[in-house]
Amino acid sequence: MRAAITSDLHLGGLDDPVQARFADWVDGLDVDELVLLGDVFDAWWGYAGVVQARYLTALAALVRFRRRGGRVVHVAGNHDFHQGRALSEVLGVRTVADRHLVAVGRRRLLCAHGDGWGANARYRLARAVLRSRAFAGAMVLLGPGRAERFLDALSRRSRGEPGDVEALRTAQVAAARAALRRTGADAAVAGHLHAARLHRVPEGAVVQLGDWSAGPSWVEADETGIALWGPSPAGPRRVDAWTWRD
Ligand SMILES: [Mn+2]
Repeated sequence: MRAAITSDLHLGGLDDPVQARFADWVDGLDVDELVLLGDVFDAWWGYAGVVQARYLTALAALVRFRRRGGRVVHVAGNHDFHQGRALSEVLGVRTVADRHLVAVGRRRLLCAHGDGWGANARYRLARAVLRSRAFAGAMVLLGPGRAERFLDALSRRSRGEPGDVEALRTAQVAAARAALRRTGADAAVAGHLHAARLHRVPEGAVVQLGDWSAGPSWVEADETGIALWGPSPAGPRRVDAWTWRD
């Protein structure tokens, strides 16, 4: 069993070069399970029976991956948390709201988008409002066309608040370590920060995924360990690796 985990592509329209890059990357993947760990789509809202046309290139690549026998899991991010049933029922993507455990042999990887790990009270409140039934009801009234413009505006606003990356990094790692102690998983993987790093911690390993602004960024896991891949001018390179410990 081999798995690839990626996040934070923040895909835009069909002319977004990252979308073609993602499709090529998926077509070249040789793994059993692909975990999309949130913020794959910059502004996604899953209406019943509807997928957004502007993500066709990426969605078609996922369909091809499934046809080759691969499993796709989408874990909600803060830009694509309302996944909707079309993603699961039509495209066959397993959708997970919060966290997903990847089983690789006898090892367990705890995967979450990571915006809930180490978040402050203000962020937690905003997150709860956006994920409420009332907000979902308002989105139904808005309808897909107007919702897309509204979500784009919301997404632009959230990009205007960068915050202190190193403070967020520390808080996220601390929360991931607590989650590892609670669950007994061997490693944790999170996105959201857009700043890749592999941390060796007493509980095992915590990996923070990068974004795709400079090229593909992902984690690969198998029975020997996990490897963090990132972009370089000459193409993807292995940034760091971790071997499972007993
Ligand atoms: Mn995010």
